[in-house]
Amino acid sequence: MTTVTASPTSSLTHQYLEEAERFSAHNYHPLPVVLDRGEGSWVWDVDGNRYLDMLSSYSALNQGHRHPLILKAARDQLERLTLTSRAFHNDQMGPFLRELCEASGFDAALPMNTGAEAVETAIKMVRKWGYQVRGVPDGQAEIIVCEDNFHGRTTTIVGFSSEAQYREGFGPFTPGFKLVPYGDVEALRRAIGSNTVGFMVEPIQGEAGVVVPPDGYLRETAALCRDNGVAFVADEIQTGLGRTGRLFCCDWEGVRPDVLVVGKALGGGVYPVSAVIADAEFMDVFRPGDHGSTFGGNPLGAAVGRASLRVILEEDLSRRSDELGSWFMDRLRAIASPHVEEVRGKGLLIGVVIRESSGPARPFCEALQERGILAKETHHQIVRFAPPLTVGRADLDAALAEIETVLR
Ligand code: IF1
Repeated sequence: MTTVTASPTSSLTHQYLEEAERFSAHNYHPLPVVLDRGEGSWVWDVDGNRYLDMLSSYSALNQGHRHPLILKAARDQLERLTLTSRAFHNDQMGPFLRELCEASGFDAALPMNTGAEAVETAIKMVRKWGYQVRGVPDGQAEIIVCEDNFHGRTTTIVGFSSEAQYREGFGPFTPGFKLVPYGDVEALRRAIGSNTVGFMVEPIQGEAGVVVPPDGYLRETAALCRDNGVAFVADEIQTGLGRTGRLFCCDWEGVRPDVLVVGKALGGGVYPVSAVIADAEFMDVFRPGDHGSTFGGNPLGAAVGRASLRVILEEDLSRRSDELGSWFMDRLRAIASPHVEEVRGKGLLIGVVIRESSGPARPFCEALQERGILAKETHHQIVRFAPPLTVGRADLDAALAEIETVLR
């Protein structure tokens, strides 16, 4: 691993940092690195330093940076047609949704752009299903979500977040949501009422710090939902599309959700593409004019989505994630570090929990940056490792040497 030569405050990097500081809203606290090129699992900064990308833009880069097949699909489509709106059809959306439904095993899909838009779409879908199919009194639908959830940043979504900072200053919030502890089946059983139309859950909580629920949690909550006529909504925006070692994280427990929400890697790191996938019972609650978006289902995004999905399937990235992830986690656990409390995750979605007594995770990420590895902390104590699923084992092996140095 080439250690970073110029310090982060080199003049070129510094100029960019200053400019961003001056003109950007301060809604993030990025590492002081300015990237200008990406290829596979690698990115370069403006000073020519190379880094192994262990974040994959929060799992939107499962196929790696600028995958040639995805770039080709984008370039070809750019030469033909990029946007039609849904006022007209285009020749990419139908094939994309067919391929997406065939890969996931559902009747139909509703294409959107960002994850939050897909989550909002799922909320509207299960509410309307609750009124029209379940007969819940109008305006009384309730959706149960988990504490420490992360489903996006819209005001409705942050309204049911348990993270004070995500809510502060953004009220008033949308009613109709109830929180239960993550991983607790009995808590869900007690929370389900006659107006409960849905339970929305991350199969592994990403932002909360790669929190893996107890074995059987997805299976038992899905059964509980089925027995009570409650829609089981899986938010697989981060865990889906191979990230945890199966095409969808729900596959680990053989759970088929009623509503499947996907995003991030569906756009192959090239274009925002998300979707809500479900059977007709749920999908058919939407009538023309009920819902939509300017860019949802656009031909460029659909062409990119087709290539992104094809790469995941044809390169069997789920298996790579499973095999490499197990090996990588074993190696991380073998590092005798006084600072590591726990290594957890599934496939190549891994969180290293730093002991409180060792201070926050951020300095570890800064030390990794100096050794040519880009990882990001989440919730102060967790270092997330989520490289592209195309990452080479040799590259991970080299990174482990640096990670071991930093963790020791
Ligand atoms: C940020 C982390 C945060 C998601 C799940 C929906 C969405 C996300 C399970 C919304 C998005 C992103 C958002 C980004 C950082 C990252 C993230 F969990 F991945 F680490 F924030 F928590 N469901 N997660 O993970 O998708 O609208 O962003 O396309 O907001 O800081 P989006």
